[in-house]
Amino acid sequence: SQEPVCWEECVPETEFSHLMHTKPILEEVIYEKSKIEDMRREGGKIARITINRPEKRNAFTPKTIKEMQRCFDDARDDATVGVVVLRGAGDLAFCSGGDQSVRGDGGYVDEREERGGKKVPRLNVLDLQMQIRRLPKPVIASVAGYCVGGGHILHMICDLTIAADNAVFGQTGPKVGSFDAGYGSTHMARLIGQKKAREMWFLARMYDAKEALNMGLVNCVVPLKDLERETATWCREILRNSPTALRLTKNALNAAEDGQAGIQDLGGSATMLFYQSGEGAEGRRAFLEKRAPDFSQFQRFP
Ligand code: S0N
Repeated sequence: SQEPVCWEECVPETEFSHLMHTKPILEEVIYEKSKIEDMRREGGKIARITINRPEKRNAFTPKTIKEMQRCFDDARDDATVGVVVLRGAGDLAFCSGGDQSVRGDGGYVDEREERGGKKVPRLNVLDLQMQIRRLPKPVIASVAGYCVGGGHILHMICDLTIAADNAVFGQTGPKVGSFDAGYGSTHMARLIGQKKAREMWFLARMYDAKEALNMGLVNCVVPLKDLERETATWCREILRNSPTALRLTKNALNAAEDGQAGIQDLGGSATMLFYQSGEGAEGRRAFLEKRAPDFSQFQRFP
């Protein structure tokens, strides 16, 4: 349907919410869920996470990443959510990577966090990348404006990317003294090929949306004014499809790249399904009833 999405702003609980006297807040991220009237008709909700630092072209700090992690956790755990959208506030940037002003001599530091009186740098964006990668629901990057550095890696980690025609993609690392030797390099090479990945990193050039589409970096390019509507259309199409089929397909596509960690996710989904079967239940029941299990009633498929 072309109906605009109605959004409801949410703040995920934290582990310690029950001990706090004030409600948990989000300061660098906006978290919303679509309002739906009929779960059966609409298939589920869209969760939308917006990096909200437009004055810094949505550069992320350790705090931004922590807030995003809380939102992605909530989107994973909320059974009514079927798809997640990641985007940046405003039209000028999806995300410009790590905030260079909180990068100390040892890396990115969280102003509030100290260990033994010292600020400790931590690469927590890598934890976020893994979280998006392992989230068993499709995650769509909706990209307007600059999508560079660590921000470019975030869009590559998302399952799909819808780009506005003003989007600009690039890795700046070799210019500003950083690099990503994880997914940022290896997954990129799977997406666009070894030669192009080396070009993107070694030259640190910027690519417009059309070039990104030709390279296989994004799924489609739409006029900026249509970005939100097109993203909603893709979400709604996904929401109509089988959540389990989507989950296992994401697991399988990841497993082909992620080795044992990917197989663990695929295996976890298989176990989840097996627990829901009569055959799985028979093993549990037999143990609780202190009898031998009878698996003879279950078919051995060819
Ligand atoms: C995005 C660019 C091209 C936009 O240019 P434009 O439109 O001309 O705007 P500006 O005037 O340049 O910017 C507007 C204001 O925003 C500030 N700003 C922009 N980007 C950043 C940023 N990344 N950090 C801090 N501030 C930023 C500008 O300073 C300006 O502020 P005012 O108005 O006060 O002057 C252009 O802005 C640009 O090139 N930005 C920098 C892009 C960049 O180099 N990003 C960092 C790349 N490195 C990473 O992302 C590290 C990745 C990472 O975290 C990581 C990855 C893997 C493994 C580990 C790690 C890790 O280190 O944790």
